[in-house]
Amino acid sequence: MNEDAALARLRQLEIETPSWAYGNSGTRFHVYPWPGAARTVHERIDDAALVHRLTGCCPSVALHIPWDAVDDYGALRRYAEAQGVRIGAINPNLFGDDDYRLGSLCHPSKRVRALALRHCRECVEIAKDVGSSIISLWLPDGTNYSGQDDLRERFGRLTEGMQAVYAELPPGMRLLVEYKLFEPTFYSTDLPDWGTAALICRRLGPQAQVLVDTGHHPQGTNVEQIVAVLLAEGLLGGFHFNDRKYADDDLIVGSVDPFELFRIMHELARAPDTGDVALMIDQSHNVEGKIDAMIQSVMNIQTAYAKALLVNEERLAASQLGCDVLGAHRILQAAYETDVRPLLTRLRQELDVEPDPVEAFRVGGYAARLAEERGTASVESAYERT
Ligand code: LRH
Ligand code: MN
Repeated sequence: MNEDAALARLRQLEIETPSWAYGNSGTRFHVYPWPGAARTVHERIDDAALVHRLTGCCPSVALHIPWDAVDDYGALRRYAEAQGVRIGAINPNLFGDDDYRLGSLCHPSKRVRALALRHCRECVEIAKDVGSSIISLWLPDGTNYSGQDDLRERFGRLTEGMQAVYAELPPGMRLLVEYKLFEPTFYSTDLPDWGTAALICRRLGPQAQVLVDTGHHPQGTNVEQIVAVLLAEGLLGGFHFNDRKYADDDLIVGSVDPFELFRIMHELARAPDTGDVALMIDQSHNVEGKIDAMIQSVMNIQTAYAKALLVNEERLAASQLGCDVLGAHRILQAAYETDVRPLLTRLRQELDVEPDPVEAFRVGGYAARLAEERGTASVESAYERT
């Protein structure tokens, strides 16, 4: 499509940021504190609102329960709206409790499965209170050794448990089912791939769709093909965007393989009906500042989408049907090699934000002010004098 048509699609692009990426996070080795990092759900919402003000395209923030739990969710909703954002997907947490050692909805014990279901039911109530229409569910369930549990039994418990969660959904609320190859278990995962997630969603009903976390696949997986098939089947509910070099590294989206991100966004750009595909980021900023990393992530998604929208679909289809293999590939490559910075500058002018939102954050003194306000070490302490 031409630039004006691309601009119209870019104006509609909304990216949801995750509350949990604004706080200090790390690996099992260490959590390195970042000066001014958000510590409370209100500070995490403040930072998400700042990212929206600086990018113009992140009007909602996803919450994780109980990491973001409060006594009054109505008040939290009003607080978020007063900051200029709405509360998006509610993520139940079925891994942060000692009882979940051997799983949650797939656990051998009825008691633990009931505990997990109760938590999911609580999250549906929270979603109602905050005006959210999405429950985004990832199950850490699996086993570490062959023979540890009956794999077929676990699949039965999975289906039964997901049906019980699905039954809790009010009309209009969606259950996004997130799969992941492995971790925290290392022999079997009960929801390991898109196929199992699609089977479960088909079994549940129209309010259940698959969530594609871009870091949750075996090396070499063609993620854009999974996206194309799920779109074709009306089963693509949303994304957790991030990037990885090895496993579930949760790095800045587009920072390792921007061409893959472009190919994924191309499947979205050329699909007629992606209105309700939830574009969400899910990252962990272990060594870098949280807010500018999030802004850079948003810009990387905008860049990939802009390039994808500029693919000449007519010529591409003609080359594909004409069996011009290299010709077709070169049409995609040409779009990918297009410098879309001028187009994105036009977009940001229309959105009334700075042409480079990361630079705007950095020269705007936000980081120093937040470190000051939140009484942590100064931002300078994060950088070495060279
Ligand atoms: C699991 C996952 C899931 C979240 C968690 C923070 O790896 O991608 O989406 O619950 O990260
Ligand atoms: Mn995820």
